[in-house]
Amino acid sequence: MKPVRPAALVDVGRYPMDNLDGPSGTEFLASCRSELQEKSICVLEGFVKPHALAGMVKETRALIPLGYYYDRPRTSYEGNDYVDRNWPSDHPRTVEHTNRYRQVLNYQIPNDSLVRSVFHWPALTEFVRRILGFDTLYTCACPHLALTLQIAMEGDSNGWHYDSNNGNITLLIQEPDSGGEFEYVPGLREDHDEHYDDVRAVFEAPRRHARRTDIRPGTLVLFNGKYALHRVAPVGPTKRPRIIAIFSYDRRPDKLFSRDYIDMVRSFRQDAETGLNPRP
Ligand SMILES: O=C(O)CCC(=O)C(=O)O
Ligand SMILES: [Fe+2]
Repeated sequence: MKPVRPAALVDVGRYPMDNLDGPSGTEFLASCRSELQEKSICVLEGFVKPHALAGMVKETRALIPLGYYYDRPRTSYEGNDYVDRNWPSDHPRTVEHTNRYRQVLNYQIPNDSLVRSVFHWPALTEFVRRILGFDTLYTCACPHLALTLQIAMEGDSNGWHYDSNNGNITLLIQEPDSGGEFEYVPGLREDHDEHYDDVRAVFEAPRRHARRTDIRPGTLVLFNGKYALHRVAPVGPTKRPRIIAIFSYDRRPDKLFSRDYIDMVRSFRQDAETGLNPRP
């Protein structure tokens, strides 16, 4: 197989990732930073070129049967699937949301895949580093969770939550026929105030209180989810699953996720229905 040049997969004419110090690169960085700061989200539509995206759809669909079927309700708060019973039973802290999708882990994604070559592209890591404002940034070293795919079929959802850190980077590879939108509420909580009544309102009427994105496949999204409540809405009837790649970075070159967490993820079944139909 020919080595893949990541710069040929990405629309570098539109997004000057390989020339961040040039005038257009400086302007590009500034606009990404301000989008992220003002809206908690920076959306780079058409980041991956159509031919590369078609290749990614093909290669990631083939990996779906390997995925671990993560099916464990989550609360919105730290610890995800741990419910702190010190809080009343109808409190936002104890409300559990459907959290269900297949997860293909890093080591299951081939080294020569297109999605991995974009993830490991040094220009992308440098771009993310500059946007997030860190002195150092590395692609995560975890053999299990550095690069993952989340695949959502009908009824699957990544329930309302906050991330433990800002700076979640995703690449949407395939969208479902209905549902599966990314919904979020920027700045819903603050360090000194969780604004629980507002959280309740979002749970009760997401369409009224949350922003809903219409992200097309091929889009790179940078998202600050530490203070912005967010979810992937349940996928509706669909012939094809939602497929998203999650790129994980760390300020240290040796970041590994905990053994307990990895053991949990790997304990999930791999024999669930894939829901894959022949493409129309
Ligand atoms: O699938 C997505 O669009 C976002 C996933 C997410 O919120 C997360 O990985 O924390
Ligand atoms: Fe998240």
